[in-house]
Amino acid sequence: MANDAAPQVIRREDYRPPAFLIEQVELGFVLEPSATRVTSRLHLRRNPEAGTPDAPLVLDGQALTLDGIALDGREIAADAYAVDDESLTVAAMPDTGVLEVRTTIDPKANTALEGLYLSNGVFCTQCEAEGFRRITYFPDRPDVMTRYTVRIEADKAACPVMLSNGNPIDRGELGGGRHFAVWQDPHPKPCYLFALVAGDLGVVRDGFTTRSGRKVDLRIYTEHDKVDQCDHAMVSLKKSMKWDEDVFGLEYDLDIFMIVAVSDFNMGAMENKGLNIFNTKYILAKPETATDADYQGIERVVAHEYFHNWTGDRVTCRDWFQLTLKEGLTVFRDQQFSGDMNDAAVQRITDVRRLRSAQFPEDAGPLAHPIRPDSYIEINNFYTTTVYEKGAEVIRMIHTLIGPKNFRRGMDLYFERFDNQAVTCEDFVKAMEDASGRDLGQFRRWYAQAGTPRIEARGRHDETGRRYTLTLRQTCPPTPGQPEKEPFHLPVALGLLDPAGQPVPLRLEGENTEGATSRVLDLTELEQTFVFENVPSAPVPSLLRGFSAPAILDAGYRDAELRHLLAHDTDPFARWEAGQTLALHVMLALIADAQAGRPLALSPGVIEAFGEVLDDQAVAPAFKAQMLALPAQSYLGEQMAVIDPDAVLAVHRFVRKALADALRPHFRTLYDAMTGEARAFSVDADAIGRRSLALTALGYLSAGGNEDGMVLVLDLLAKRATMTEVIAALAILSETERPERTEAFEAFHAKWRHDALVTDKWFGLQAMAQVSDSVERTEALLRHPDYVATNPNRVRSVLGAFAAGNPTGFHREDGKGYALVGREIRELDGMNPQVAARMTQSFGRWRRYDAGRQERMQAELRAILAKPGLSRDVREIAQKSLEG
Ligand code: B3K
Ligand code: ZN
Repeated sequence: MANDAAPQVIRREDYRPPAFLIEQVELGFVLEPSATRVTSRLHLRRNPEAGTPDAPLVLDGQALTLDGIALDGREIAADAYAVDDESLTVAAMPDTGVLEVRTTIDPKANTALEGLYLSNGVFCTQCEAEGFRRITYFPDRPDVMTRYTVRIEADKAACPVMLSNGNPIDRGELGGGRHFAVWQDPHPKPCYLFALVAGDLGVVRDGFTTRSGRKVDLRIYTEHDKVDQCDHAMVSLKKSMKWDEDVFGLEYDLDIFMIVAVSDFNMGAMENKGLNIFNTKYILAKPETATDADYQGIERVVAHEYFHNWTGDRVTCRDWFQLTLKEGLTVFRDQQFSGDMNDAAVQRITDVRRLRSAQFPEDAGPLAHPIRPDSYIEINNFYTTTVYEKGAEVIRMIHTLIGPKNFRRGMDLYFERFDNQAVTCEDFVKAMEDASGRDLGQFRRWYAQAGTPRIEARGRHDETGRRYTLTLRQTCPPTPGQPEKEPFHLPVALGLLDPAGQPVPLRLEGENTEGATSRVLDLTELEQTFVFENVPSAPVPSLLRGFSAPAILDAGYRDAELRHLLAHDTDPFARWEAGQTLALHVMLALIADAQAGRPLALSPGVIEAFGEVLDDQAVAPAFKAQMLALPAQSYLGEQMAVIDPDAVLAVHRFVRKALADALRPHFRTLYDAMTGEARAFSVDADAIGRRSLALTALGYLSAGGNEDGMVLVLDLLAKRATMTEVIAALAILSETERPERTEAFEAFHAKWRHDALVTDKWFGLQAMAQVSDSVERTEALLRHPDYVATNPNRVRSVLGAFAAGNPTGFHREDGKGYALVGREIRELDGMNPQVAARMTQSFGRWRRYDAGRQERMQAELRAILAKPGLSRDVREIAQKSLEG
């Protein structure tokens, strides 16, 4: 992986079909921590469609020791094949033949956590995207699909459990304290979906009967002392299985579905066929240790991986440029599922917040790329928020444009056409087009063009003609390699509110339809005008309802119009958005005041608007909590010409305190109402909503260290509060200088130090605390005996939390925050390039800061690039960040 020479760029246009196909494969594993022997028997057949009758057989392979090769049972001579760091080539390969390749690998030394590795003594695998080549020589590309039979042999005491994909077909004893198991997967799959797990694991079992009557054995494996924490994951799995049947008619297709939770994992989870492997973070939960966000995260990720069984496993990607085909679609599916299981409006708001705080910045920076990229150096760097979350928005727009019924038809057609195949984004869009009869020609630009479009909307009311004219204009800024953009096809959902706040029936000029008060406009040109008839008085337009397109809306609203929408909009997303925009206006003006050294003051109008939301009895707690939340610091910063993290923080704190001072009794009433009655612990949407609203109120009540508020905070810590409440209380305390702060953190650590996931939270809270010495405090965390640099969750909880969640610390004027993160990245690169590359992204947005910070961030990027033997992963990010 380390390579100082110019790295090879892989291009989408260079795709060629594979020269050889594999009819079936038999894999044998003799598991030993430092020397695992792998035998692979590939039943090869030349691919007639490749048009390469004389091509040699080239198999991918990395970090493998080759022990021998045989063709059709005969060892082949050393001069009949060639091996280098990346591949094995057999020059004179016949058109068909069984190639046996024997290799040895070292799972124990594998700190990159790709291929076969050990996590707390458990053998496990991660093959997506290109990890299988670290297990054996193989055509490691998703369009080579085959059937697997896997025989695992291991020490009985160390590995009583031995799992792979598909069904168990044999097992037995061997001499010398060893045993074996054989698994067979009837479904053809690409090697990135291969999985193997072996270790001493406990299991929780349950069952699900599919609607056609198949009885599925459900199992979740984890370390023995954690089996009591798998219930929520199991419930989430069953809900997902049911939902996919109800909404998409998709049933599970094997007799057994297994999940294994491991502590060391580079990302959230992996959808290997029939054997999902998860980061413990997205499986384990019990009331004492998990927050509401943890519970919701588990429900979402379990669903996401389960949904991949159809969108990813049964129909997979032809090549890695098509990644969004499975990821964007599966994120869309998990978002819809979460919306159905919880509060749909709150779900949409949460998803949009995530998009705006992570994807919009990516799309506006040096690493911007279309959801279907044209080239990459390291594919692991393209598991981005653009491919995932913007990819999901693109699917959502298709859903909006053609409607849910046609979308379902399109899905059915997609599976009918492409089951058991490796296909492209184009194949998906075509299925949607054919099923709906809708032309998605221009819409396809969403796959090709990067950047967040901006929609400018201006309206004019003609009193005498009783007409309202809305002009929409779209632009999209240049992104790396794409200076000019063609117009997008943007679905703009809208409604009009009359001066009394009532919805106006919509009648577009030239159309006979009337009655609907919400509809979707197709914005396809650079500028388009829509005339609404029979509009007696000047309305306020409610635009981009439900966030119908991933765009930045400039509607030129005056504050009075925003307040009108805030009070009356029937679309919950647009209503929330009106409040956010209002807050944004106010806060950006205050930031300018702060920068100019003017005194800060909050206008009575804003306080009044906020007070109305606070006292509104008609909205559910979860939604109200969203309404009361101020725009995130990162989102505020993004709106500035030059991001000033200190001014943003100062204004954030000022506004919070000013609102609290003005409305304290209201916040207190709300807090008491939400915490009043004692209830049994539950994670249903209602209970979560109440906690979320209570803690939002508490954030205001304790703003600026207000004594009464702090009493409530300390009270939460003293009583047996839920983990959600404790974490919120600690977060508040972490930014104060109170003596209780040290005590509370020490007590928490003493209580939870043996629980890795809770300890991660402890580290994260401290790394994110925006205090003047946060760099020094984060340094100390890195030297803490419980800091484990080889565990990705721990690295993310300190380094990731500091770089992404502590803007004033990371961007501290003296550059020490940058230096800390840069040094750790260089250290981490030798161990785990994938995680190191993620951390490197924090430096990508240097252009958005002042000259001094720009200089220091670039210097750090250069220092990273200067490291000898730097991984391809980190090199790609650092290089593009400097150039883009
Ligand atoms: N498909 C995996 C991600 C694999 C990441 C490889 N670097 C998880 C998911 O999206 O469901
Ligand atoms: Zn996924």
